[in-house]
Amino acid sequence: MKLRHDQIRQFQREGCLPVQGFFNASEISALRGELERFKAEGLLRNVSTEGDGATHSTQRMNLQICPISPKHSPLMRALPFAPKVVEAISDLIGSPAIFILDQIFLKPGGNGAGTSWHTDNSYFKVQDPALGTGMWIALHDATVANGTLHVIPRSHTYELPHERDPMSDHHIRCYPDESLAVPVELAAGGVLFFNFGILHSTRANTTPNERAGLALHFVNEKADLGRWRKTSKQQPYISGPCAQRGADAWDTAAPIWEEALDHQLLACARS
Ligand SMILES: O=C(O)CCC(=O)C(=O)O
Repeated sequence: MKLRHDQIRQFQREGCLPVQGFFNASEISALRGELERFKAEGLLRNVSTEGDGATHSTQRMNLQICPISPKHSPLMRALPFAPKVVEAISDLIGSPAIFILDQIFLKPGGNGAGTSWHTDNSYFKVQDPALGTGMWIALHDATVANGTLHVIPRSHTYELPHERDPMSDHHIRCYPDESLAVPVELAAGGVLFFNFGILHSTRANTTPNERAGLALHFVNEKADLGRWRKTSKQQPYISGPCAQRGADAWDTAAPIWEEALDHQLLACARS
């Protein structure tokens, strides 16, 4: 799963790059197994509000777990170090690259709510948005009907002001020209990489089935992370001379990806 030169150029030009089939069926089944456990353990919470930014909605559900690592899952801890992830991220934002955050957004069938327009750099505030990338992994098929990610290509070339989103208990949002929006449909296992400056949003899930996206965020070492300043163990290097693997990467040991995957698939088969 090495990115081709034309894909890297597309990412640089458009600010975003969809890659179908980045993760195979076994990998997605293992990641979904962890999602099922998070749900069973009540680790996802509804961040949708009734329009006042505070009162949680009982009608609209945008379920989020953030952060996942390092606490909640050996498989998720191992994921940023999967060789194909390391290679793709280093190709897109350069090496050394640092993992900074992971989270899942789950939109239940019927009443799943979207996440309003924003750029990730409105949160991370790195000096050059091209130093950071999101990697949004479709854990289920992501379609227009179930509210998949929408992006505004090339929006990393300008900046819009953000304000508190009244429909969420903590998100911020902006108001771009939505006629420029492009839906990104991905089969489960597909990935969208997007520059920290890319405007994106998700929409309501109008289908009966749930849909989840797992978002990972990475920066190049050159990024000044401000309040996200790296604290070595919590925000480990995935590439370059300081790259950490396995037990060195976190206070809580992270197995290597292939081992974590085998372990998870075995656990899924037993349950
Ligand atoms: O999946 C979603 O609803 C939002 C995802 C997102 O905003 C992100 O990954 O940065």
